[in-house]
Amino acid sequence: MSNEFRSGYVALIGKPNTGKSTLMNALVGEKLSITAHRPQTTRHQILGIKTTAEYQCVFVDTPGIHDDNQKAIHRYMNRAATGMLEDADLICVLLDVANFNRDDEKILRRVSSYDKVLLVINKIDQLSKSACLPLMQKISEQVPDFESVPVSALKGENLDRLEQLIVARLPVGVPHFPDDQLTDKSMRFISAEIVREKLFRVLKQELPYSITVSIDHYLEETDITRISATIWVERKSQKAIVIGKNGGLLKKIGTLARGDIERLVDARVYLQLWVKVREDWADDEQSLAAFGYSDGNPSH
Ligand SMILES: Nc1nc2c(ncn2[C@@H]2O[C@H](COP(=O)(O)OP(=O)(O)OP(=O)(O)O)[C@@H](O)[C@H]2O)c(=O)[nH]1
Ligand SMILES: [Mg+2]
Repeated sequence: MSNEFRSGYVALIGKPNTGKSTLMNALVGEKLSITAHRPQTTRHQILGIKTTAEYQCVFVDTPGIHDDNQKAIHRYMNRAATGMLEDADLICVLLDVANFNRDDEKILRRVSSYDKVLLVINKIDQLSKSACLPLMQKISEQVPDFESVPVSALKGENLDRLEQLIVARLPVGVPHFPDDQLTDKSMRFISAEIVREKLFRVLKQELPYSITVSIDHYLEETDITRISATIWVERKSQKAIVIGKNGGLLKKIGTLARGDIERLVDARVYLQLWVKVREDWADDEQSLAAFGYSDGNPSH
C-alpha cells in the first residue's frame, strides 16, 4: 500500500439487526448510532467519521433493508438504506453468521454488479469456531467474487483486520471532513435518537415502531445542558403505555437517556420528556417531514 492519504465513504448495509450500527460505533469508537435487539432500529443515514494520520474513513450507517413498504416511513427508510450505493467508495454488506437467509441473498443480488463490495460476517462470538466455519463457507460459495471477513462488532473481534481491508480499498485523496469531526449529526439529533433507543429497549412488542422523538429545546449552559423532548405516538392508547403507572415508565426512560446523553456531552443534563399524540404520523408525509424524515440527510 502506498503512503498517500486515503479517504472515502464506506456504506454499511444489510438486512435489519445484523449489527450495522454496533459496528459503526465500534469502528469510530463513539456511540453515534443507536442499537437495539429489535429490527428496524436505525431510520436515517448516519455518518461516523474516523480520521488518522493515514486515512479518513466516512462510515455510513443505514437502516436495515426490508420488504415492508406499507407505510411512508418504511419507504423513507428503504431509500435511506440504499440511497448511497452508487456514491460509496466501498459497500460493506453485513451478515449475521447464524442467521443467513433469503433476505441476505436478495441484498447480495442487488449489489452483485458492483466490484466494490466486502462481506462482513458478523456475530461470530455467538457460535463456536467449528460451527462458524461451514456457515461462512456456505456464504462465500454463494458470492465467490466478494472477499469476506468474519468479525464480532460487539466483542471487537477481528476489527483491526476489517479496518485494514477497508482502508486498502479507499481511494487516495484529501479528507472530506475536518479531522476532529465525528459525525454529520447534531447533538440535538443524537439526543433524540438516544431517547428513542431507550423506548426501543424498554417498550414491548410493536409500540417502538409507532414512536418518534423531537427536541423542543436544547440549551447548553455553563454547568448544565437543558433538553426538552417530545415523544410522539400514533394513538391515544399508546400515550398511557409510554407514561406508565404513575409516570414510572417515562421516568425510567428519562433516567436511562439522561445517563447516555451526559456521557456524550460530558456535562450534567436536565432532560424533560413529554408524550403527545399525532395520529398516524408514520404514514403521513407532512408529519414525516416535520419530524426530520425527509430526503437529504437530516441533521436536526
Ligand atoms: N452477539 C453479538 N451481538 C451483536 C453483534 N453485533 C451486534 N449485535 C447485537 O445485535 C443487535 C442489533 O444490533 P444493531 O447494531 O442495532 O443492528 P443494525 O443492523 O444496526 O439494526 P437495524 O438498525 O435495525 O437495521 C443488538 O442487540 C446488538 O447488540 C455481535 O458481534 N455479536
Ligand atoms: Mg442500526
